[in-house]
Amino acid sequence: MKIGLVGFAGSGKTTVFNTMTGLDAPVGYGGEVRLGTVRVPDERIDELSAIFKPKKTIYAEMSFCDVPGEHGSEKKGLSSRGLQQIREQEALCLVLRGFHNPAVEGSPAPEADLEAFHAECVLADLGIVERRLERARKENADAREITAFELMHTTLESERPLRLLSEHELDREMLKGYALLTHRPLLVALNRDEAEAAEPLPAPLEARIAELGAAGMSLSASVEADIAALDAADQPAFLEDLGLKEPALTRFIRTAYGLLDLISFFTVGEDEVRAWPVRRGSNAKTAAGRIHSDLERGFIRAEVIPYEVFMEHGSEAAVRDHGKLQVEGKEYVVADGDILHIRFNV
Ligand SMILES: Nc1nc2c(ncn2[C@@H]2O[C@H](COP(=O)(O)OP(=O)(O)OP(=O)(O)O)[C@@H](O)[C@H]2O)c(=O)[nH]1
Ligand SMILES: [Mg+2]
Repeated sequence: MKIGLVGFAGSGKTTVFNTMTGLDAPVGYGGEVRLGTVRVPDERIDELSAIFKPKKTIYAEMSFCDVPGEHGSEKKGLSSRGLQQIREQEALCLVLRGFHNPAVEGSPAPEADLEAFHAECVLADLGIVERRLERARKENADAREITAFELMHTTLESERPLRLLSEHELDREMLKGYALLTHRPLLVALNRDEAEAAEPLPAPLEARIAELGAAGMSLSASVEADIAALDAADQPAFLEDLGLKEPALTRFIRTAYGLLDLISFFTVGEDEVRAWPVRRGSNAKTAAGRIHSDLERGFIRAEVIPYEVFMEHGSEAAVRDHGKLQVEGKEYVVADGDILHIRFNV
């Protein structure tokens, strides 16, 4: 499950990538696609860890891929190689340049860059959809498939991304095997000047992002890099000076996690407090399998304590005494923040 950092040359992708992963990829001149692992910050894990004082505390992780922009071309566009690299990503974080920096060529034009990126993706999808539609008609394919591709065609022709179509309008099964881009979840991050780090997105940009069915946020990559370089003890005062409640990167990572439709359930104990990622909608048996295949195979039941309930009572014993322990079967749909204890027998 990969999230791609995408965008035009010099928008700040590698700066964001390095700050999140602690890696040291060269900034300023494209380079190769890079993959890095990012820990998903979670205050609930911090709290649980403070209570259990476990030997190990493990956060959920996700992979980010730094996809370099294209250099040396006159117009802002994507080559077929660039498109291919973007297609390999499950969800996209588009980093828009909003900062002024004499070291970077040109001046910031985030609105125009968003339109250019969107237009490229629509064009790439139209090519795929048109080719399939033509063949499907020739081969007298299933009428449902033709209808679906016709709907995608009209949507793209009116420059609307496919992610705007509801499950009801478009059967997602039809899209499997086609590397469509405008269907992928999209987070647009405006990388702005240091002085504007804590300001909300400009209203027109925010409106346009919503129209595209995407999520939006602003950050300053250089400020984030500065925050990350500080000792933990010095961070709160620095953040307060900037008018930030938490590093923007924390929200960025959490939003990206949500884009992949991931939620976390927790396991707790003296040995380990741990967050486990699962797809939203997963049942208890699948969740058990994330921990160990034996737990899925020999699943008997799941004892569930929602995080808030646990914090309200302070311990597993108190939750049990108040009759708040949920005992659930394998079909139980796991909720974000559930503390699970799997009973199994193999
Ligand atoms: N002032 C300022 N400079 C920034 C900011 N973010 C990135 N830069 C600078 O802009 C230049 C490009 O940043 P990169 O992170 O390499 O950009 P990129 O998107 O990875 O670029 P490509 O990989 O070439 O597409 C570097 O010199 C960065 O130091 C920012 O928030 N403020
Ligand atoms: Mg880069």
